[in-house]
Amino acid sequence: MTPTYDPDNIFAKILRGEIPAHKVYEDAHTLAFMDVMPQGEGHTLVIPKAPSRGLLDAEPATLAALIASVQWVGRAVRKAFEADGLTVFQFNEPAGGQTVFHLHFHVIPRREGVPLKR
Ligand code: D5M
Repeated sequence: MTPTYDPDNIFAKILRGEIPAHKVYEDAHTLAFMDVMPQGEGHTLVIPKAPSRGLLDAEPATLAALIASVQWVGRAVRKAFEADGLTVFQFNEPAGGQTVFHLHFHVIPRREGVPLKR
């Protein structure tokens, strides 16, 4: 069984303004900020404001707003970093690679021939 949402996770604290983040985009339903452990230049995280632990417990309306913001941020970072492409990924639960338990998409602008770190 999937554990429930923990409101003390670090992204919830960013949403409440309790810890700082380098914010790059915000609207009524989503927030985007720079990843503190970037796997590439311009590595950005996009999160919903709704309290979703991962992809599987999120409401459809949350996902609709989130993927629209992922597209918006993807276009912006691709342009800002003069990238040739874009990598988007998302993890669920420890077995799936998730370490912060508030739904988020990784958005990384990519240059031809430049591998991701890690
Ligand atoms: O990875 C979670 C990602 O969140 C990982 O790339 C580091 C990043 N992270 C962790 N704490 C912060 C803060 N405070 N600001 C910005 N980025 C952060 P995942 O494996 O997808 O759960």
